[in-house]
Amino acid sequence: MAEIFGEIKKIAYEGPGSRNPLSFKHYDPERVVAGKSMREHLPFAMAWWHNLCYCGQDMFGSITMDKSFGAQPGIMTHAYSKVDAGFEFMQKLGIDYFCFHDTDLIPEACDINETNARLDELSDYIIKKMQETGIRCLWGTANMFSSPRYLSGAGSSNSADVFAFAAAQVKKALDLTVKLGGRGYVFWGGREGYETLLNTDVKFEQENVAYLMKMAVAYGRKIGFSGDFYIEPKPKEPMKHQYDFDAATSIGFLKQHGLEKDFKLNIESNHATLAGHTFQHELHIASMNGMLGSVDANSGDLLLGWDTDEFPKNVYDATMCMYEILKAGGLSGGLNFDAKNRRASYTHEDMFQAYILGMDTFALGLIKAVALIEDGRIDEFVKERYASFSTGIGAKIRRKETTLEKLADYASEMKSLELPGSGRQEYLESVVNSILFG
Ligand code: XUL
Ligand code: CO
Repeated sequence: MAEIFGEIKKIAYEGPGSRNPLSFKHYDPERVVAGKSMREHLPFAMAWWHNLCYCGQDMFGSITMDKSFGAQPGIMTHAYSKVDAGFEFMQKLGIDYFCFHDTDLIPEACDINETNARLDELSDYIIKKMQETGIRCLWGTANMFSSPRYLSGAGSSNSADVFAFAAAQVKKALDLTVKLGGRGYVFWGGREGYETLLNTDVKFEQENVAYLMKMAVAYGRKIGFSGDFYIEPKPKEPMKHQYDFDAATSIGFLKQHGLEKDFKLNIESNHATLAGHTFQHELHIASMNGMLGSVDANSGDLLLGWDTDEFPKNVYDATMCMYEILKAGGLSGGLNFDAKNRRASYTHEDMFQAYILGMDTFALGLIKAVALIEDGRIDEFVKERYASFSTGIGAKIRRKETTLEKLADYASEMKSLELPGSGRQEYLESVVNSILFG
């Protein structure tokens, strides 16, 4: 078969000194770091939607990118050419996973039966490609936000028929995820949220969203899906108030509705910053609750208040991300580049360049996070900071052996109360800088 990206050869590791734009400077897949190869530490995934479907359109202008991939006009011919392009792209970059929405694979038909038949046909072809290349599916999901029927949400819709249609879409997307051997299934909130309380019953809507998830778990387990379901938190956009605002809100929701055993979180960097948190904060909250499942590796722009879905380039953020992932013992999911080229970067080469940037950024993040952990000064300081809880009254508090009365007696006998030990933030920040820059 003729190559689609014929002008681009397989991307090789050439080291930090290389000036070849089509080479990795830091991502060396077989290099072993902290006992595992970089490839194992960094289960990179290609996002079908941004890489193979997004053509550069924005609110003010039309497409700038040609993603026809040589297809003749025709619905399924283009769907097939996207599969060919995607697999060639992943092979040339050495990416082991992909993620998809149902409607990324094929355009929807007017009749759901026809849509499902298209999905069945195309997924047979994807399986063939997976067998030929060894590339796997990280996670699948259903697009329940683009179609006009979801104008008021899917699980949170005011229309029972729309709710039922959404359930049918989830069922099919789960069938596909299982067929393709996906590790996970994602619920990103889409339009599950609201614009005004003047027309919204939040409790009613959230109960319905939870019920849709419950039915998804029941069906998924019935058809042999043994992976994790994920909620992908996001605070706003498209809705003003999204129900899955951030990690803490989503965990509360999952626990409230008894979903916490089947669900983990898919943390996206750009969503974290939109919620007013750092990427590391969101990863940390998920991790300390045993719910860090997967990551949408991208980056926002702190000067812009919306989801820009840029490729990761900030080594500091990638380091703190990998720090949390390493401390959590790795990911059961992966690192999905939910990111798109800027509108003016419209060539095929730009598509490769974007992934090289993202993969090199995470490779550096991994190397630096391992160094930070091996250095030990941060861990040591945090431990020392809470040392007053290791002995005496502190130890009793930790063992939950005190009462307010006992502590009041203890306080009344204090001769003086010293300030807590210094937080030493600036010192710790300079430790991080010294690990990053020598
Ligand atoms: C939207 C977003 C989605 C999810 C999957 O902001 O991140 O692409 O990752 O639906
Ligand atoms: Co995402």
